[in-house]
Amino acid sequence: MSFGEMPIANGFLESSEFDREHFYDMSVAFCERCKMVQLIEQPQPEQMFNETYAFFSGSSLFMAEHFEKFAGDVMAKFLRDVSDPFVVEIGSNDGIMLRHYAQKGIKHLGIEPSANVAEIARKQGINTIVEFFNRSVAEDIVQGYGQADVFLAANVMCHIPYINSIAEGIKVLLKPGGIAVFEDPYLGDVIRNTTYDQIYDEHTFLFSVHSVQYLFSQIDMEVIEVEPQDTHGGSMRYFIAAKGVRPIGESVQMQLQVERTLGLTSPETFDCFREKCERYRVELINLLRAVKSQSKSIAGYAATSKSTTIINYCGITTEHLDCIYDTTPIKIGRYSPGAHIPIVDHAEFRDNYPDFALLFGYNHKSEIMAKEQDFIANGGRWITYVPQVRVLE
Ligand code: JHZ
Ligand code: SAH
Repeated sequence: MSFGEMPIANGFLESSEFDREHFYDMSVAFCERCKMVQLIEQPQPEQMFNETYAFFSGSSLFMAEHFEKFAGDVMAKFLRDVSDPFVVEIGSNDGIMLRHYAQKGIKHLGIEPSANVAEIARKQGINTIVEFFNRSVAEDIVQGYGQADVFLAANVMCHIPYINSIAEGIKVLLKPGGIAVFEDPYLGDVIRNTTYDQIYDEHTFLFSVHSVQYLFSQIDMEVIEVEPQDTHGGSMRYFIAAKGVRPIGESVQMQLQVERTLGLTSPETFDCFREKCERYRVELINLLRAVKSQSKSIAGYAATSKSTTIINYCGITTEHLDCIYDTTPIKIGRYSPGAHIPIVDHAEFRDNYPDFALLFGYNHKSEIMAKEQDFIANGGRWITYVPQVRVLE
């Protein structure tokens, strides 16, 4: 399925940069052999992840709590009986998860290629190297620091096109009894809720237990446990160990069965998904047009990466949205990728309530609703497109 020409999802730009903006054909395909859903073409990793990277993990309180619990669970489950453990996290960003290990004095290392976010972590005393992880970096880490007990990754494994090198790197890096724990947006939730906005340049893959199992089976590692998560609109946490070293929990077979029932292994499911995407696109743009035809104002809320797909695929422009309110300093004062909608400081939302607000940050709905209660009290209405296009009551 092609979503057409797309810009870099996190490429928020100045007006002077409009004529140099990079676009690529955003097409996604399903591989019947490895069961992976993946982008066909993608910008180079350095074009997306660099010293001006615009996503800061700490922008959500809900996610900060999630990562505190994630760190605590891993410590309790896998590190209690290990003396002097060593933990490595890739895509550690501003240190949102690793700081809980650093605070406990646990030996740790973050691998984070985006220098600006890595710097925030370093300033908090979190050991971080600015690199793209791959097999050869794993070998260097083993040389310099020794093998790790735990390998962690959140919302990064599915971002890396050379995924086989990553899997091999994990194997090289871990001690024989070590464990890799990672989570990413889950294909099952994307299919269930038609959240096609999870497809954008950074998301090379949409994982399922089937595709992750296939990936690691090629290097004699296996999925020993899976745990669904309610983050980012529905994610899955995978636990991976060397083959035969740890018992395989029931959750794996159970989730594989769920995936067969959902049709995640058959091409027809994706034909149906494509039709739904096309329908949702028409419904959303028609709703925005209907609102505008009544001379009502609409603003976007949260300039998420996902919104780049929604905006550019649905043909949303400055005719529909006055601006997008957001909390990230590096995005404020710039323009959204592709459609060039102005990004405005969220603090100004309450001074200029629009009639309608399009909720691009639906995965942060509870956090946003809690702090924006006055918007509704002042007669404002939320528009959502997950799991259906509608005005919230
Ligand atoms: P949020 C990013 O996706 C990119 P995004 C990446 N590819 C990925 O997979 C996930 O993160 C992990 C704003 N916001 O978290 C701040 C508000 O304005 O859905 C940010 O600009 N007000 C790595 O970008 C944006 O939302 C708020 O109250 O889709 C972050 O969006 C909150 C909570 C957020 O991630
Ligand atoms: N784990 C955090 C950050 C996710 S953003 C969270 O869940 O909130 C994805 C991060 O992965 C970015 O900071 C990006 O710079 C980093 N990244 C991208 N490719 C990488 C690679 N090959 N190795 C390590 N990190 C990578």
